[in-house]
Amino acid sequence: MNTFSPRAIKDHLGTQIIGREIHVFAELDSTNSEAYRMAREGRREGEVVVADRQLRGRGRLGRRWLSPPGTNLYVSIILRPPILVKDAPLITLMAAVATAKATKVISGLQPQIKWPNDLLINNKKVAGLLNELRGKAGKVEFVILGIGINVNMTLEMIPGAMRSSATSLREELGYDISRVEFLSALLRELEGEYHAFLMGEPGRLLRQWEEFSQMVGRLVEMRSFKEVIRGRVKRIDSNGSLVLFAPDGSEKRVIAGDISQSREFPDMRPKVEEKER
Ligand code: BT5
Repeated sequence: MNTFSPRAIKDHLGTQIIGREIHVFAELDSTNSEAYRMAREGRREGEVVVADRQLRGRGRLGRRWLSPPGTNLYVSIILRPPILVKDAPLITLMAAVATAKATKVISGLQPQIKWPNDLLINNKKVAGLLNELRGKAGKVEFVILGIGINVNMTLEMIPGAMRSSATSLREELGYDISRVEFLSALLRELEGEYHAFLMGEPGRLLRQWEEFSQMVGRLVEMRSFKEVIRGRVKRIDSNGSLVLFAPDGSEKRVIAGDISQSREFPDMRPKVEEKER
């Protein structure tokens, strides 16, 4: 029996933009693809697409997102921010911060944001973000925020190869979480972050991001199509790119869209200024 009825939350959300319309489907190819189609046809900012199951859930760079029915959340939100395409990475940070905050509020667990689009709990992936954008003459026409959260998926539902790297809130907590409650928390957090974003306060967003990511000071290795970039994370830029200190002392900026894989690598030098947090 499918008791998933997120449309009912709409009246109690108390948000102005995010969730003004919630379109619920038993199954879709991908909520992002559906939301993109809707946005192209003129659907408004804040409209939300949710599916109980995805037949072709999408990750980045052609990868797949495991999307079984009756257990997780697959959500896409249409936004029409009045910003330039070059500033769009900030929207990804905003979505990651909102997802991390909702996770913390609902589960009490401390999630970690792994740049640019993963949410980890105890070093395993509990959520992923796929944001897609259509622009015109350098300006954003719309952005689709795609968020997949493993809410009640059990370990048995995760294929063997992925079992060591994926988890769900249920696996971490030992009990089920209401998907509808999680969705309302997520939409509320997004509303708060989006308002702050529109007010032009990237500082607040970047601080929250740094707190959830704990990446400042870490050594990372980023793979793009063209090269491998290694360095110590210095900070995140006001347009959402990551600033690294490369081993040769130069400063490097990395934009989320360029990265196919990122991981930490051990520091071979003596530890001098490890950040206490
Ligand atoms: C992502 O891609 O992490 C973005 C996932 C976004 C999914 C949402 S669901 C709603 C919306 N509609 C869509 O069609 N997509 C969005 P990426 O960084 O490329 O990670 C994909 C990799 O994560 C895969 O190659 C697997 O290794 C792993 N993976 C796949 N499904 C997973 C899951 N459910 N939980 C944890 N890891 C998973």
